[in-house]
Amino acid sequence: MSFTETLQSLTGKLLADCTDQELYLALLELVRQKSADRVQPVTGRKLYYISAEFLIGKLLSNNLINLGLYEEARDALAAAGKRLSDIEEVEPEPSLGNGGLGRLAACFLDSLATLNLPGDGVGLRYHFGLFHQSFEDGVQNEKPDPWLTAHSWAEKTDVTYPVELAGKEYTARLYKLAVTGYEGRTNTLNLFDLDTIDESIVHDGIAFDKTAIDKNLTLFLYPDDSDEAGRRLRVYQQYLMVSAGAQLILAECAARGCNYHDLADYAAIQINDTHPSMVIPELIRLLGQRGIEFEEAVEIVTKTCAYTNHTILAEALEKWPRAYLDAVVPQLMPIIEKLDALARTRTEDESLAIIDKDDRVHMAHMDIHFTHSTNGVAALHTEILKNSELHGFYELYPEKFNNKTNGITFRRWLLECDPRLTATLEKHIGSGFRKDAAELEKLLAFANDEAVLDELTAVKKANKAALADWLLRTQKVAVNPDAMFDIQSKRLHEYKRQQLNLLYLIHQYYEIKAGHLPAMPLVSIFGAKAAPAYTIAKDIIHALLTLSKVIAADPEVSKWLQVVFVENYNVTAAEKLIPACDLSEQISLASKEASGTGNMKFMLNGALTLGTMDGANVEISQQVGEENIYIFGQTSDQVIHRYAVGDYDPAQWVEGDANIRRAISFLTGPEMLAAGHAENLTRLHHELIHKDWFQTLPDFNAYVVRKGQALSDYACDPMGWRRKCLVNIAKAGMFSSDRTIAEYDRDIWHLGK
Ligand code: GL4
Repeated sequence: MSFTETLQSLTGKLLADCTDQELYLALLELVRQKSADRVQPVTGRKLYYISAEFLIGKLLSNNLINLGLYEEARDALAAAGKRLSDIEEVEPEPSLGNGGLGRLAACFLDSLATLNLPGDGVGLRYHFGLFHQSFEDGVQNEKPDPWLTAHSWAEKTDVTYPVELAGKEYTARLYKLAVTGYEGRTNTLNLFDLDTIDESIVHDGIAFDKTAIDKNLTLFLYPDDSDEAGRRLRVYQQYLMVSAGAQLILAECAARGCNYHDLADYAAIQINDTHPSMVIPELIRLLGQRGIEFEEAVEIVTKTCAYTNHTILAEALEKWPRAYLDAVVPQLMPIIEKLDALARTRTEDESLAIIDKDDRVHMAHMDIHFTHSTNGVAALHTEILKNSELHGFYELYPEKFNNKTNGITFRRWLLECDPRLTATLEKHIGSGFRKDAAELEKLLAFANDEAVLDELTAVKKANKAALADWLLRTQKVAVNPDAMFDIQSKRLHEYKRQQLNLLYLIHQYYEIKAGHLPAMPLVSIFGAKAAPAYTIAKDIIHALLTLSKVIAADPEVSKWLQVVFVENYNVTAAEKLIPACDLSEQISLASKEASGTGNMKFMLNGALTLGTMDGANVEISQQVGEENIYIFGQTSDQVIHRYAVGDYDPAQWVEGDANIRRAISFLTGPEMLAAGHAENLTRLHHELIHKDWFQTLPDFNAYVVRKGQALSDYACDPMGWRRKCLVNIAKAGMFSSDRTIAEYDRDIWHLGK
């Protein structure tokens, strides 16, 4: 049967007579059948990657690519006058993640299946994801982001597990989502939910009764934790995930012949940051129910589990008050106490204890003591863990520490999002890079080939035009496609320093007004969600939106400068922005961005990085060489030293530097106050002068200079710029998540063995 016939048999109509919705459902069904054919039996160790987030993005095109059906589908639809891109719009994006950590989990699932490794995900089926962002009156508004339509990729099963929360039994139901690799096997993303969730309790944006667990438990990812009920709710969610997950793992292993004593021969469990840490005491508890003594259970769990640290920010290193755990998971507290006592026999250092003197339970500490591996996610991050943040643990368990630099799947972040670049690459270096990313290096042979450089420029130009169309259609803004496209898209957080970019833009506003014109026009594009309770992050969004209005209203400045803030930044938006970017903003305060993965996506798509020596930027810079990246700012050592000395006073920098003073004052000057809200602007102004916790001001001048350099290179040395882009693409191979997963498997998981 031809592809057209197969689809027609599913829709029962001629393709030309189908609506996009009907075609979407038919393709979904077809992909399901083909994915099911690629399920393979499991032997030996199987991975369970437990994570609070899986930011999987839309799945239709990705699955068609991985199944080798994309071209056929596109052509069959085109012959019937349909466009795959229109059909894709019917698909809602599952917003089951917040940022890099969740997107990494999705890339990892893709690479596991592509490398034919047995590895499943375990997480929660949030009904409304994180939230849907819109801007009203220059302010972020949050609404539910529903994705669970009648037909969804996640299929309901009749598998359920009992989970006890605060002494009451609930029933966790398993949903399965097929994950098919590129020319690889099909694995599963297991998502748990309760049947009793009541979506109708959500009102006024994303508010709901936080105490009605049976109705609210899986409504949202990261429910507001600014009050105690919200924090407890997060503990409830985490326990639902790990208890149901642990029961699933034990059941699957038992079905394959495991007698529980040999669990580590059947399962490898990766604890993705601290949200799933309770899986350790939960497994010990469940093994106890199956007749295994505490000491042996601890050994089994330690051999089975490994932990990844994704951040050194204190706010994300969870420490739960013991009272919460006593209330929510009383069955775990005696086990956690025994683990604390056992850990104390290994060290006298109080700072390494699980339960501290204030009765807080340090989840990361439990992870490091009772798993066999602790890894950071980029070389610099792992060094910081070993030398400062987790130094005491490193001294106690040096053999447990290792680095696994993050990666991204090239299927989504090159083949799917940048078909033009993919085609151009294939023309010159063949298609081997689809499976072996290192083959991108073949491109280096063309570094001085003007015809190839011209082709790459044409690809970028077409992608910029496509982005301009998309911005006009979805955001109602017109941009100049001949300007340099400068993009900062990532979660909104002070450590990522969108506020540094903001100060630069204000600086440029003044410079242009003073007749100091830049080398070329700049379109500065932002995409970011702020956590709903993170006031300053929302103030930064407001300041950028307000500045955007001020500039747009000024004909003198708007010829040279435009600020665009994309609403509801998500994977779908990222797929539009990244291929069209010229300059990638990776300007976190050195030491604070554990790795970053957006930096890798932009590089792969031929953007140059303007960044600090932070996270994986350091490795990007080693790969491409310092002449092919724009690095600026303090080093992580300098930053860590400044924190240690504790004498940083932003007010002195404001006083001592006229440019900084001018830029900050503008925030509460007449132009901004006329276009925005005094409350938000004044608060941000105050924060920058009196706190500036992430040391924006010491890096300001270096940033201005480096960005000016990038603009003038782009304008004055187009050939040189293109060559740099080519080198970035060619050197991106090391950032494939296939490489990362192969390393995890080699050093930690040993899957299938
Ligand atoms: C993060 C880091 O902030 C980010 O640098 C990293 O790339 C990502 C994946 O390892 O993990 N940690 C947390 S928490 N959220 C992230 O995105």
